[in-house]
Amino acid sequence: MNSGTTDQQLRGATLSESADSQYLVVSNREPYRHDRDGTDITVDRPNGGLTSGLDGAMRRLGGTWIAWGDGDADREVVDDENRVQVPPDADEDQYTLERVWLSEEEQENYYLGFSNRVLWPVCHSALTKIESERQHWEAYRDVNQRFADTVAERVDEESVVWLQDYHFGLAPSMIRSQTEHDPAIAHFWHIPWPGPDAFRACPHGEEILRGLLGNDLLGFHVDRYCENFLRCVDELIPMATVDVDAGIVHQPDGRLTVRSFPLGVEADRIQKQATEAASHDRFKEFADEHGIDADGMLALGVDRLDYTKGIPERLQALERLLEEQPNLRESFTYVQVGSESRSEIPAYEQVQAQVAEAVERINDRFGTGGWQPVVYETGYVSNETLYALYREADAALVSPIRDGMNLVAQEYVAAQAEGPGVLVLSEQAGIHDRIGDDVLSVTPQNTDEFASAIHEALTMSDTERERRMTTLRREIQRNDLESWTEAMLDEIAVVDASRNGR
Ligand code: GDG
Repeated sequence: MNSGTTDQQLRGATLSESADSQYLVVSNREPYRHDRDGTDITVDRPNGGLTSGLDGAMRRLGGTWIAWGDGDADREVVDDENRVQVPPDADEDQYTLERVWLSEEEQENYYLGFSNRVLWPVCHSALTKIESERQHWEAYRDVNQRFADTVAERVDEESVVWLQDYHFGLAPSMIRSQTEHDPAIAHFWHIPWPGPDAFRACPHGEEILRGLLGNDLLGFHVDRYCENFLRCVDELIPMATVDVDAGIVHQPDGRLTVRSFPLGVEADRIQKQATEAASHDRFKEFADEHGIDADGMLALGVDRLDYTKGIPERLQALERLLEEQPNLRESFTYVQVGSESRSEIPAYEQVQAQVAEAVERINDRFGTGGWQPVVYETGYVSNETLYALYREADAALVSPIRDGMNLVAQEYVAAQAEGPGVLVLSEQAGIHDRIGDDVLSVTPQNTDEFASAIHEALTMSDTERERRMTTLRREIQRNDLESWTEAMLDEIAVVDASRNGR
């Protein structure tokens, strides 16, 4: 796979030259949301994850972040060009947030439609979940065009456009054809990319590929997805010449570099918060509220309730474990934090019902007067409580059927301190490519193997836990969110410089 040009001088020169230039980040979700609370307007700020990482970078670099304005007071605070300075406190470094408005019909068809009923299942190779409707595609095209028009109005020769994710598969080429300026365009695709066999099932797949070929740089989490993307282009776009080993697509009017940038988490911040003295109190509060024996063994799962996350498979493995290991009864609890997601889509509604039924079945089957084997929390859990749960859990169960990267596995590692836990991880998570040697690997659908792995995690010696976690922690700290942002910005600068020099 292409390792990119690493000429440090070139990077340094280009980055400093571009320090004043205009960065334009484009994402579906906005970093700051204004909402009405009686007569007041509240501001929802990024509180962790990718958005706060990118927010930090934008505060440093300056520029404009273009996103869908979905807060109910968003329109009240923007100027006549839909722009507002963020963060709201003028003493902090600020940048511009430019909002794009979507009608309810557009949200339905572009977001819940083509993005999440076509591209999401295709990219996760969940081909039986694809539901394609003409109005979904039309709205996806129109919304991509609207974002492209907004970007085109802001760009000049110096601009660096950085798009996020699968909501904008068409926008790169649209931006290119919309402006006579020649901005650098980079894109990070946060979910997997399937091989050509699966991708052929994608309605309008060729148009999506042509859209993405408008980029100068396209990033995925791991090399496998880069290779899959390049093979799709090779098979489906005859005009393009693909060099899979170099990670380059040559086209008559330009060149696309495809590279992996494994996304990390804010490891230091998570570690600090998880190990603060108050963290244990947070855990105690959660345990008391849910009737958990704080001294018993604890395993944890944290997921959006999505059919790709393998939650029913995990519950099946836990049920098998409780059948085979009666000694765990009354001394072990599994906590599932499951935030509702995209429930308007039938496939999501189904998995949510399936999870609720399995939890009830397991608790009916094994629970006693004073003990429930599964605690199911569907409400939003604060970062403080989440990190406290990570810190206390003897094992984390992360078992996606397919997952671009998976941040939960990394957050769990980041939150460990003395007496660490064990990570049980599906081979299908992108992060497995990086840390597979020090986790207990599972195929989520292999119930017996999965149940044995959970048992092994709960009974592993302290020395072995410590040994594995030391290596994992080092890896997660070394490749954190900041290093991901820097690596992408550096590579954008390199690609931009080589473009200008050609
Ligand atoms: C996509 C890709 C890729 C969840 N519930 C609560 C909560 N969370 C936070 C977790 C974690 C995040 O949500 C979920 O991240 P994942 O990586 O697991 O998954 P996706 O949402 O599917 O994200 C994925 C990611 O993009 C980034 O590129 O890794 O592969 O599918 O940060 O902590 N946080 C809090 N309370 C909750 O109840 N505080």
